[in-house]
Amino acid sequence: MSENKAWWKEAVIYQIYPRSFQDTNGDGIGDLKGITSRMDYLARLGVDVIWLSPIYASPNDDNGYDIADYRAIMKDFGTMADFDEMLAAAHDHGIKLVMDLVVNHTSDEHPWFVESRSSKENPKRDYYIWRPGKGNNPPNNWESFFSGSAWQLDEATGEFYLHLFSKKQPDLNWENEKVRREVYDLMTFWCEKGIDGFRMDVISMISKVPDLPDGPRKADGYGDPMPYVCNGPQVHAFLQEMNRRVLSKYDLLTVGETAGVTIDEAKKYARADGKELGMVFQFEHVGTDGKESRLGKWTCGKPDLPFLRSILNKWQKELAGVAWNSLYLENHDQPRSVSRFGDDRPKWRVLSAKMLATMLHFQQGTPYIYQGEELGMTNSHFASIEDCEDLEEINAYRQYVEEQHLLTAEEMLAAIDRVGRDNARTPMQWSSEKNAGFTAGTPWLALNPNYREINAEAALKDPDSVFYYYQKILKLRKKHPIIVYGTFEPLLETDENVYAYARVYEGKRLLVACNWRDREVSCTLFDSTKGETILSNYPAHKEGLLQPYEARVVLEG
Ligand code: ISL
Ligand code: CA
Repeated sequence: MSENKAWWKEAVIYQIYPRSFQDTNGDGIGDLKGITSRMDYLARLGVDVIWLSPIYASPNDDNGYDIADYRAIMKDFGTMADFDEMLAAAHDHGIKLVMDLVVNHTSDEHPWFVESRSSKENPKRDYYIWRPGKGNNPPNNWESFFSGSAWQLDEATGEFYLHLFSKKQPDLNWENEKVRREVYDLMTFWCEKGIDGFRMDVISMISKVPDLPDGPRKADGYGDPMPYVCNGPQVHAFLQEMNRRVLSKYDLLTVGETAGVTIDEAKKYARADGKELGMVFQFEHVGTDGKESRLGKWTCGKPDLPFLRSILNKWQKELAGVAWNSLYLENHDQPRSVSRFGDDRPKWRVLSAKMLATMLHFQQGTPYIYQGEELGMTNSHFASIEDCEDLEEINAYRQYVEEQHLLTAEEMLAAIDRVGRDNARTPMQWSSEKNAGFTAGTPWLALNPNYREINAEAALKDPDSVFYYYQKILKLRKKHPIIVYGTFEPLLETDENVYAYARVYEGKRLLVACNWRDREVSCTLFDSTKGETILSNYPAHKEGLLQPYEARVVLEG
C-alpha cells in the first residue's frame, strides 16, 4: 500500500448542526456562542476537527443549505465577531474547523439570483440554469429531491429555472466561468480567515449533462435526474480547477458529499495524488434499509447486516491504496444510527451504540461523529406532520399523502419516524434540566423526551457511558497507527450475525468483531488469540461466543 500520511487521515471529525447544538440567548435556536461555550466538552471527547453545517446568511428554507450571502453569518447564529471568537476558541483547544460549502445552488434570495431572474439580458442571467418550457410544461421530467418538478416557472421572463432541491435553491450554472470564479473567491475568503477545510455539499451534482435529457420514470410519474446530474461530464475538470485555484494553496481537509458516487468515481474525486478532494461521502450503506424502495426512502424497511457489510467491505477493499474512505453512520440528513442499525430499547441502547462505534471506527478511513451520536441519542417520534420542520419530510407528505394518495398519513409518519431528517435535528441533549439545557426559551424543534435519561451530564458521570467509550476509541486512534494506516482484511464474510475484520500493519494485527444480535451468537475468532483486548463493551469475553451486541478489539503482535 502506498502510505500517504496526512493529518486529516489521522483525525476524527465531529459534525455540529448549529441550529440544534446550544442556544445562548433564549431564542430557541442554537448559535455560535453556544458552540464556543461547548469547546471544553468537544476537547474532552477528543475530536480533532469540527465540521459546521452552514452558518451563512440564509432565509432558512433548508436550514442554511440555501445561502443568500456567502460572506455573512446567519443572523440567528450571531455575528462575524462571534465566528472569529469561535474559530480562535477551537484552535486554542487544538481543534480545527471545517466549513460547509454549498455551491451547487444558492438561495433564491441571493443577489446573484435576484439579478438573474430580473431579465433575460441581465449579465447574471447565465449564472443559473434557465430554459423555456415545453408549452406550459417544464423543460424536462426531472423530479426535485424535495418533491415535485425540478423546474420552476418564473413569471418575470416566462422561463423555467432548475432547482434539484427546493424551489428556493436554484442550481448554479457551473459551465459559466464567472460562476466558478465567484466560488473560488468566496472559498479564498474563508481560507484567509484561517479555516481548516470544506465539506462540499452535493458536489457530485455541479455538472449536468448539457442537453438535460428526461430521466427514467419513477413510481410517482416524475423522471429521475440522477443519471444526468451526478458525476457529470465536467465535474472532475471543475474540481481540478478548484484545486489549482484554491485548495492547493492551503493545508485543508476536503470531503465531497457525493450522492450517487460509485467506486470508480470515488477513485477520481479522492485521488491519492491530491489533485481533487481528500475524501468523499458515499451513500450506498445508508441505502440498505430493505430492498423495496418504490418511493425511495419513504417505503424502506430495516437494514440488514449482510447487505450493509458487503457494501462497507467493498469500499474498504476497492479504495485501498488508491483513495481514502470517510466513515460515517450519521449526519444531519440521516436518522439516528442506534435506532436504525442498532437497538434503541433501553436494555440494549448503550451496548449496541458502542458496538456500532466499534464496527465503524476501526475500518480504514476518517471517522465522523454526528452531534449526540457519542451519547447514543435515538430517533424521535413525530405524531403529526405539524410536528415536523424538515422541508423534505413536509414536501414528501404533501405530494405522496395529500396529492397523489400513494401513501396513507400513517405510513408516511411511520416512515418519518424511521428515516426522517428531523430525527437527527432534535436539539442536543445536554442535561436533564428544562429543555435539556439546550435553550432557556422554546426550542425551534421539539426535544426528544428521552433527554431526561439520555444526556451529556448523565454520560459524563457514568464511566460506562457511550461518551467514554468514544473517548477511549479516539485515544486508541492516537496511540496505534494500525487503526489509521493498517490494511483491511474482511473476516467471516458470510456470517449472519457477526461483522468481523482484521487490520494489518508493521507486523501487528488488529482483530475486530461485532455481534449485531440481541442474543449470544457463536464466534470462535478470539479463542486462540494471545493478543491483548484493547477495547470491548463487555468486561469479559466468553469462549466460543459473542454476548448480545458484544464488540471486541484485540491487538496481536
Ligand atoms: O439525493 C438525495 C435523495 O434525497 C439526498 O441523498 C441528497 O443528496 C442529500 O440530501 C443532499 O444533501 C445535502 O444537500 C441538500 C441539503 O438539504 C442537505 O441537508 C445536505 O446535506 C441540499 O443542499
Ligand atoms: Ca440563539
